[in-house]
Amino acid sequence: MRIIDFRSDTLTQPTPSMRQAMAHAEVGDDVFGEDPTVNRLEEMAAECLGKEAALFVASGTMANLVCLLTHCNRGDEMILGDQAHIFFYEQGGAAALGGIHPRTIPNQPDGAMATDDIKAVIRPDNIHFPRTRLIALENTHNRCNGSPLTPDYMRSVGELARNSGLKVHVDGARIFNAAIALGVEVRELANQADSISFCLSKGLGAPAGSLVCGTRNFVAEARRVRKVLGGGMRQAGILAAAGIISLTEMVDRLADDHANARKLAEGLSEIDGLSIDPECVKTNILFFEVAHNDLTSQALVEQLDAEGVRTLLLGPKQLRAVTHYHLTSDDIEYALKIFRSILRNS
Ligand code: TLP
Repeated sequence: MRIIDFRSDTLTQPTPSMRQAMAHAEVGDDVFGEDPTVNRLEEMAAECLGKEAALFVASGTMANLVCLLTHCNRGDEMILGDQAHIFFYEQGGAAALGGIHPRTIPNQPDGAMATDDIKAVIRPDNIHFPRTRLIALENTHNRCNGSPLTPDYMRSVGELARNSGLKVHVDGARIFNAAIALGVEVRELANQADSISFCLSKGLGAPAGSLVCGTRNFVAEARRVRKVLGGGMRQAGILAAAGIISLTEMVDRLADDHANARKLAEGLSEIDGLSIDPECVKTNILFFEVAHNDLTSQALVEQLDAEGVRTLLLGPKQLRAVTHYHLTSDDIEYALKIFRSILRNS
């Protein structure tokens, strides 16, 4: 059966050139700082994001946790959006392992937090209060339609943070999607961040791995935190080799994923019983609702699944679809046909 898998861009398989590079990677013990392929990837990542240094870690979750634990002490507070991946999908790891107190404020539909809202929750110096230490942003914002945050917005938050003595962390799991969607250099989206993480294993196609980028001092501390979390990966150059291909061969093609996501959204918006505003789709993630009295999202997911079209169930009416490099424009048309026939018969 033809399978069209929209569940996540994390499903992407390494490309043939990644497998080649992995097979031939020169490796060493990375805990000793002796893996030349990891070192090269870290240098490339730092250069690309305009930071002094970078650190290769196992996953996006580990990248965020390492950064939060490096910035904050126990009892410190971080300000983040109520839809943030860090808040929603990372087991509250910052609180569980670091004693970091999350202060959430609403994410706007475009993934931003209003700067006035941020300002309003920064704690004054008072013996009763935790100390506000950090503002965490997410770019693109997964649960907010994969929206990209603009350089202007990043600047306004950076300024507010500096004026208030706070640090800024950016969960940039899909920061390259943001840069491509906005037509800016990725470093323009990183320049306000004291730390920024990004993932190789989503739209960029590597089998595993994320990078943490920041100052040399920050990354040296982050390296200690990675070690205590069990993230010293030894001959990790096998993985880093694929990551180098991600950065050299897989960035520009993200524009195709965005075009496919838009095409899918436009097609879905024309189907009676489904609801989505294609204008909201700026990158490769789209959310849509079932607007049909006799159909739940669960039933729709199951019927799609039976036809080989896989989507992610998010709520009683909500589903998510993500485009990636295994999906072509033809796949989108094929999937739309299946959507149409299920909705017609419901
Ligand atoms: N997101 C995954 C799931 O966890 C929901 C997905 O399929 O989208 N930050 C952001 C913004 C993310 O979207 C993700 C993964 C992560 C961090 C965590 O990355 P991993 O899965 O590598 O730990």
